[in-house]
Amino acid sequence: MDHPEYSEKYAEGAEKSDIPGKIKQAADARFLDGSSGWFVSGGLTAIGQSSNPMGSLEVGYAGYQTSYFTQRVGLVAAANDDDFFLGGELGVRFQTPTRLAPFLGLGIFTGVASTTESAEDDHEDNDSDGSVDERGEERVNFDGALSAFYPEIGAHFWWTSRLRISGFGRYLVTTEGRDADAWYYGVSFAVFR
Ligand SMILES: [Ca+2]
Ligand SMILES: [Ca+2]
Repeated sequence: MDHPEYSEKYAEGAEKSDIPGKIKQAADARFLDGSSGWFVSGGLTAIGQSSNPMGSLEVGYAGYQTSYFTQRVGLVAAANDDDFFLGGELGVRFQTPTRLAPFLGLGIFTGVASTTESAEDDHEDNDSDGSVDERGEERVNFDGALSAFYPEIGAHFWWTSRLRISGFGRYLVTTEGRDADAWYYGVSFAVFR
């Protein structure tokens, strides 16, 4: 009720006996029209054959064009012991205009990355230490510019009219070929005006 449009609309509220009305009021998130805010996300992904997932952090800005369509721009950094990626992303999401809002999205990511993978059985001394295929041997698979396109699925939950919590999965289709494609799982917190 701290949102002006929402509180005006529901100032009188639904009658106690009006169960569908109560449910509608609790579920309604059409107050989102035109609002925007900052978000921070954390996630996990494993690009390509790496057995070592990368932790990621994203900071960005998202806006509601209408109560069911958002656009987003963000900066992403991810790393583990061996690998990293760093870049920017753009995305859109279609959601239901409700407090608990499943969504489908599309996005692109572009930046720089490195990936390594296990090389214990390729009969090569990949790290030039004199022993072939020793336990833990790795090879650098990729090091340079990386872009990805992704479809996305997830859900938002509006804790209040300004605080949004989200969980999502993205399938990264990368410019490194299908071997490097990977799922990315994340959670996100956003504060809207
Ligand atoms: Ca070796
Ligand atoms: Ca090897």
